[in-house]
Amino acid sequence: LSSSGRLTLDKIHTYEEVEAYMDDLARTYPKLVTVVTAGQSFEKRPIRYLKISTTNFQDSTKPVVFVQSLLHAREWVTLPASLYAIQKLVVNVTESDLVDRIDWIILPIANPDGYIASHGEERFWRKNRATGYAPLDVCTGVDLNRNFDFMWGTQSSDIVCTEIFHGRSAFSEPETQAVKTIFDQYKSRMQLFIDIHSYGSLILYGYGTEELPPNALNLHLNGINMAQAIDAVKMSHNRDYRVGNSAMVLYKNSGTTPDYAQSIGVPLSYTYELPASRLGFHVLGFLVDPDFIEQAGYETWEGIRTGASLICYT
Ligand code: ING
Ligand code: ZN
Repeated sequence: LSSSGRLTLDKIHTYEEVEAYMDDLARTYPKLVTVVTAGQSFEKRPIRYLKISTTNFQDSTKPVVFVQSLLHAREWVTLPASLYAIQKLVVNVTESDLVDRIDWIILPIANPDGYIASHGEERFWRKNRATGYAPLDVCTGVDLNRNFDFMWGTQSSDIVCTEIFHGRSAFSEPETQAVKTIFDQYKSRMQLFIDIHSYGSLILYGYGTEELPPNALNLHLNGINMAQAIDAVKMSHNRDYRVGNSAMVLYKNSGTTPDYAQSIGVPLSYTYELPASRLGFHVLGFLVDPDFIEQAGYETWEGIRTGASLICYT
């Protein structure tokens, strides 16, 4: 399936395949790629990400761009978006200046337990797989995108059985703690954070409380630039991307990864909501059209590289 860093985006890869692929890349491109374990999931699986740098990542002063996907288990189409970005940064490089000038962090599977459950009996699982929250575990799982430490618990649910259950405290979950270690280590250099979700064809920024960050105008303009880059190559049946504050465009929220990133000083922090499947309503929107897998990677990369060039050249 993958050898010497090549991976065909003709299917949605499993957790095991992505793990093997990351190891393969690090072996094939030892100067450029490092695999790092950020932590462990509730069920003790490693949460691993790639560091991509043409110089020594640790000693570097280059800006960092951080891309995360699959924080929500059922949002499968976000995985090929991350994997395509990795390919364009390592294997099939066409924007070499972006590899030279930026240190990249790509976390393809932020919620491994949930992702594996979604390949089994629970195709539409969203949260992590934490137990011990409800009597007899009648309901399980914390919404990891409500468990980060910004306005935690204010625009989310304390009911375990909901899809937006925020957990017992900010960073109560091992998965969000793992992601926090990445921010702790690199926040001073991090210029752009993109959290890839589905679905809705949206580019969102904070805050989920409806309060705007001081650089909201910049967030909006750069968001529009990224959206236009995607729209220029999008599939004709998908709608144009819309850009805006997450609370205004969607609904109020708190404890999300991008709001946390914004609040600790990452200036450009976004959620991408990739397009729905053609069946696109209710949970059927999370299914993946085979002809959109590689395309999702391609068009999302157009957005990511546009965002990355904005921090490089302005
Ligand atoms: N949607 C995101 C969610 O966590 C989101 C949307 C992101 C809302 C960031 C607010 C802030 O609910 C999906 N599809 O997960
Ligand atoms: Zn999501």
